[in-house]
Amino acid sequence: MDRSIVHVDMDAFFAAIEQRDDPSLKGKPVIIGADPKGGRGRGVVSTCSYEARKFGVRSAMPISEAWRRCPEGIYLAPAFHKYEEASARIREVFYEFTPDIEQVSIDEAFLDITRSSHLFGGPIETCRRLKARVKEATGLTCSVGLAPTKMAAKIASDLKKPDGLVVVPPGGLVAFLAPLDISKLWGLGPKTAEALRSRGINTVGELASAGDRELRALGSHGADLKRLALGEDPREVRETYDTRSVGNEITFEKDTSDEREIKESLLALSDKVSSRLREGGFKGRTVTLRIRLEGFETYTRARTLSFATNYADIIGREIMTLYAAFQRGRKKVRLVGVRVSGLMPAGEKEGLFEEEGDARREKAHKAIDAIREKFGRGSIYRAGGKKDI
Ligand code: TTP
Ligand code: MG
Repeated sequence: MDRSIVHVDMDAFFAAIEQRDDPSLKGKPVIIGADPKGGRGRGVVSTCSYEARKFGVRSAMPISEAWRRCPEGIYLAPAFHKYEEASARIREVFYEFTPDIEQVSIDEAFLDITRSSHLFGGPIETCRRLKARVKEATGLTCSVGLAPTKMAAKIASDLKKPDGLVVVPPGGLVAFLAPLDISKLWGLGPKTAEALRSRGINTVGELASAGDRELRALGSHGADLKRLALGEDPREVRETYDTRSVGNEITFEKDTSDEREIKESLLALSDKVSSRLREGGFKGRTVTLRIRLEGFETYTRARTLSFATNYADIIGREIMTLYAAFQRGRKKVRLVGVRVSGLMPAGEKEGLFEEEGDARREKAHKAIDAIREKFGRGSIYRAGGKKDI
């Protein structure tokens, strides 16, 4: 039976929320990210409204560059609690349509509606209703792709942004994929792409009609790739917390090699991530350190624990271990970040792997949570933490 897979991606997510909450921002170039400081700011753009995109502003662009392209833009710092709240609300709407949901990021998810769409008048009508419900519940628009495979649904949702709905019917899948560049195929790395291009295979359609000899040259993957190009992609929508994560980073005012400043920032970030995880009711197993050196070289180092945690001291300890092992030579540090992924609900017991002293830790964290709730997030930092994040 053909599957009906939906990919939903919110439009200009952070910026759209700011425009919703302050109608005077509607129709204006709104840029969310680091403080531009009149063009001397050092962070990056998180996202921007479609009005700002006309100026060439994009996610992850240095904020100074955004300022150059769009000095008349309205620059706002991100307000993550609002975005997380909207994300949770959207997830609730998804559950009105199917239990088979894979959240990919804060504003993006796959839904398998194969078994449920008959309740809502069929797959296309389900997508229309889903868009209307998201709008009704959050005041935000999203773009939706409907296709028999995840990959095609994801590509489709991106084609008519914003507020789009693109349908790839089962019989149209191969034709939909054919003109796409081979780099769009999931799981096809740059080396394989290079090998294909050198044989004159540039589009998915060309790969789909490649002969056995060309495929053999690709080794054991050849046959799999051809199947993928023909639209055979059995990957399922899997409920997972794995790809969700909570992270924060800071860009230093000036590139620094001050060990104390770097370590204090890492501890403060660990603290903040711990606090956001607890607010969201999550804990996670993978702790990731991100470092950007002068000149923009960026590195990540991760450790996966045998247990999930949201405790600031454990996250901080892992981050310090990762940092100690990182060799930055003489280069100065521009940015550091802390992220926890592989999330699961905080209440879930993992039995054997819980660390000793958890009861004590839980008590201490609860006390900190309570004070923060009363006095706001900036009220407490652990010893060694840094205030101005
Ligand atoms: P995206 O879905 O990539 O972007 P978007 O929703 O802002 O715009 P689009 O209409 O093109 O989907 O990312 C979702 C949110 O994640 C985005 O609003 C802000 C955040 N984000 C960052 O903070 N940094 C980044 O580099 C990117 C790509 C996104
Ligand atoms: Mg989006």
